[in-house]
Amino acid sequence: MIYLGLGSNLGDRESTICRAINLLCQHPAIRLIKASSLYETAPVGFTDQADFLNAVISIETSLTPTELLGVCQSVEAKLGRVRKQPWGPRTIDVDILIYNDLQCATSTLILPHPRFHQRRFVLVPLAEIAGNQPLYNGLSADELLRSCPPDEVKFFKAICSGGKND
Ligand code: GSY
Repeated sequence: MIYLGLGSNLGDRESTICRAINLLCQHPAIRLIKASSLYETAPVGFTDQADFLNAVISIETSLTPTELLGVCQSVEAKLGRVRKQPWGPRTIDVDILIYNDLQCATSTLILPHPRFHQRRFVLVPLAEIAGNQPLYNGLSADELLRSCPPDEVKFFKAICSGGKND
């Protein structure tokens, strides 16, 4: 299974994440399998910034990882991604977290995402949709959560409908 993480802490966060999911799913080679709820999460890294909304989706795709990365980046650009500093506020982030069992590291893409297993804002939504499937070193999202820093992650809202009108 392929998992993508989405996050936003600038502008209308909910609308932006829903639009990103809709745009991804309009791609002819991408099929949405599941979308998590939205979670309001305390910022990790640079902490002096607004809370994020985060979600995770699972998809099927015939795109290669590099092609999928290009689609994620074009969705970010279409939604007017603004990011003034590397760990700072952003309108939208779309990250490939896991691409089946693939492990790779190129100059543009590392899979699985190198920090996803240490981030509660990823693992909580991932646990909602991935169940107890092994995701990293044979561990499920629930198991990974047990050794994860206790950053605040609160349920915010069930996800938007995922329609095709965006
Ligand atoms: O890595 C994604 C951007 N990001 C986030 C995020 O999406 N959520 C939270 N809670 N903190 C974050 N710090 C960064 S950078």
